[in-house]
Amino acid sequence: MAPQVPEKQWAQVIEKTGGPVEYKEIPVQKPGPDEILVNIKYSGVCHTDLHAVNGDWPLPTKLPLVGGHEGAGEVVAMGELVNDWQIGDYAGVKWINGSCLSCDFCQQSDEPLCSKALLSGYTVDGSFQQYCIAKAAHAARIPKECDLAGIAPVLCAGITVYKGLKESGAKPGQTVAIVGAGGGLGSLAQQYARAMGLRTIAIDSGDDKKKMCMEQLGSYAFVDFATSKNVVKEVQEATPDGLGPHAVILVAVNEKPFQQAAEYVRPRGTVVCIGLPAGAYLKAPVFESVIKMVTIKGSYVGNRKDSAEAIEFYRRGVIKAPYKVVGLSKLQEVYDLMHKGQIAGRYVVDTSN
Ligand code: 8ID
Ligand code: ZN
Repeated sequence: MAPQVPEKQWAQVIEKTGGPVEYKEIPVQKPGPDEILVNIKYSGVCHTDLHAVNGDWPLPTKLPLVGGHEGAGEVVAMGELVNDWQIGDYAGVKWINGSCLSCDFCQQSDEPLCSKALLSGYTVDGSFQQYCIAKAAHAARIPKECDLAGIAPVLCAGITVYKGLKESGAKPGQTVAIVGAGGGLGSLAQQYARAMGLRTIAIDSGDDKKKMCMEQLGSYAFVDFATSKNVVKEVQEATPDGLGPHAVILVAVNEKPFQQAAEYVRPRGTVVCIGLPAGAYLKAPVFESVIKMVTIKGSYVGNRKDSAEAIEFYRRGVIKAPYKVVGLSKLQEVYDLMHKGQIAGRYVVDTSN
């Protein structure tokens, strides 16, 4: 028997760009023909959600908006065209909520590039509510043995860094610098990198983040960007032959490292840009980039296959990144800490309080 779905639910809503988020009761939506309704139990809080509140990207959000795109929960209802989900299945609401499935990009499984892609917690309501809608074709399938709080951060941060590491072309045994290593994406990046046989140098700041990166997440070196006299030199010196890391994964929310990475990456190395600091520009010296044959590229979330693979790493138990759980009602406090760069790892909100 299908579970009882209430008429009303608790949600965090932004009425206008700039915030604040308001914790209040709103109606539960009904799924359309090709959609599922997910009873969200936990949702990770990504820095993208803060960009959405602040409206600092050149892409407007819907308003009013329910943010959130790392939602993990259970399917409680579905539209009449959905025949490959069961009530009670674990489902994940990820950033790509839906796409057209027929454009040039969707045809080659590049659905994040679809011009009609629906973005959870940005152009459609997301997972900072108890009941969230997702397109059945795009919702992530979460195996029943996974715990929903732990897997929530995988649904954006995990998928994104796993894809970014694949895009970097780094091979087992090679070294990757993770810039912004102490944050949500960065902490998962070190875990995926380790599971993929890569060695990591963590770049971030502060003793808490250093301890987490070195003792819990598997990095063999830490460079503190705030106290280092010369980040470029320190990163290169942290590699065994002093020539720099084979790849750089940029997940910081600050322009400066985007203008430094090409300087310390190894000849033939790849710089993968993932973080999206507001109004930032990439910059690299033409001379060195050419004679070092450096590749600089962007990487944007992942497709359905990347998502399934990233989830499978978690299911196997090889991805363990720290997270703290607080009630959904405390979302603003999480944003305040995030704004100050004071979160080591990820916060996950529990939608029951
Ligand atoms: O698909 C994508 N490309 C994608 C997917 C998901 C998230 C992109 N993002 C973007 C977010 O929108 C955000 O801009 O990635 C960025 C990082 O998201 P996050 O990991 O959720 O943010 P966080 O937890 O706040 O961590 C950021 C870390 O960067 C460090 C901070 O100390 C923090 O630990 N950092 C900063 I700010 N400046 C730094 C610097 N100069 C730095 N680390 C190293 N060097
Ligand atoms: Zn995200």
